[in-house]
Amino acid sequence: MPLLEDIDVGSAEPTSSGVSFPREISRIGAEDISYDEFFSRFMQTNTAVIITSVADSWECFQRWVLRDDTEIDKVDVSYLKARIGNVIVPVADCGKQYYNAHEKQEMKFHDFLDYWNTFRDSDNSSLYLKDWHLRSQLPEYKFYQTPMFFASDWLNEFLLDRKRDDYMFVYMGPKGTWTSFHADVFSSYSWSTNISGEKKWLLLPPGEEVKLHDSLVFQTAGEALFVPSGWFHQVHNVQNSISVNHNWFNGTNISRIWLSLDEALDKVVKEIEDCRSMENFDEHCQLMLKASYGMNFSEFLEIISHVCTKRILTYAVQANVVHFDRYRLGRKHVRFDIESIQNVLNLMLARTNLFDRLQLLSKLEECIKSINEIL
Ligand SMILES: O=C(O)CCC(=O)C(=O)O
Ligand SMILES: [Fe+2]
Repeated sequence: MPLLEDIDVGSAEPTSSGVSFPREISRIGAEDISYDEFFSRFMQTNTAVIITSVADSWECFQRWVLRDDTEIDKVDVSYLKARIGNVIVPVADCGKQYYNAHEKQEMKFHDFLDYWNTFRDSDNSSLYLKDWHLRSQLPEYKFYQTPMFFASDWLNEFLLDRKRDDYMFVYMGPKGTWTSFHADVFSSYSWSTNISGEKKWLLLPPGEEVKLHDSLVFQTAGEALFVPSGWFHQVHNVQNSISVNHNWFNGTNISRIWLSLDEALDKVVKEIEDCRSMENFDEHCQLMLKASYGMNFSEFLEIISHVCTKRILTYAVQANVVHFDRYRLGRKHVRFDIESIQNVLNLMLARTNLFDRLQLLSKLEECIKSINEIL
């Protein structure tokens, strides 16, 4: 295991200190901002930012790309073929629409690389390798390291602990491929680090859709973009581009995650309002919520309760929580996490009757009780 790096917060408290919508997205060097400053200035205010020079030491940054004096980098296709087997990868076709996304297919990785080679100097490519779980496909291959700023990640912490599908991806898009307008799954944050090429992002804070208060930003190799919760975005690969992306949430946006889930349930209920008198109506809505939204109340509570139990144990016996094999949470951070869980649990109590009908109330109350005992 590498040397542990301690990450902690300063005087941060789990209340949203407002949201700012600067037109210009700032660029800050990874060396010029601390974990604590990123936490309070960007995550707690849900503000987008680009952090530069985050990938210099990554294997993928050093080996996947041939950098010379020309402006355009070339992907080292033979290295990639030798290092990564001919695994199956998900590929979207940007020329074909499927609902509000692009049609998806599966391909062999080496076939995609041949396609990349053929089309790399053309403007007509439409195949986009995206949402590729390379990290979980090849767990021994440490081709990148999650930047410290994004280390507090309850979503992937829970999924990795449970050995379930995670939200950690690689994207590989020839020039001209793109991702259509969307906000991310569960209203989560996302970070995207560009390894090669250039991406053009159009970003829109939530609620600003009507005012069209958008920001345009170009992201080049080595830069990580922090996309806040609920921000709509559209992304164009203006050069052949490769990126590593995570979706995640933590104590700074957990209340937003809950409120979005609660809103998604309201939509489901409205859709099948006329069946309200049927038996198991609530359970049926939860099934539909899981199918359409990807998460339901019981799963949300499971994540919260998992993180709650781990943090309380850490706090009580002064043990370690280590994220991504490297980052150790400081004591104030652990306390911040527990307090933010307490806040979201209190919000969830507005649905006490529903939690009761779904037989989830005792689990919720257990969490509250265990927090009250320790704080
Ligand atoms: O790079 C892309 O094409 C899409 C990335 C994205 O939507 C994200 O990181 O949230
Ligand atoms: Fe996204």
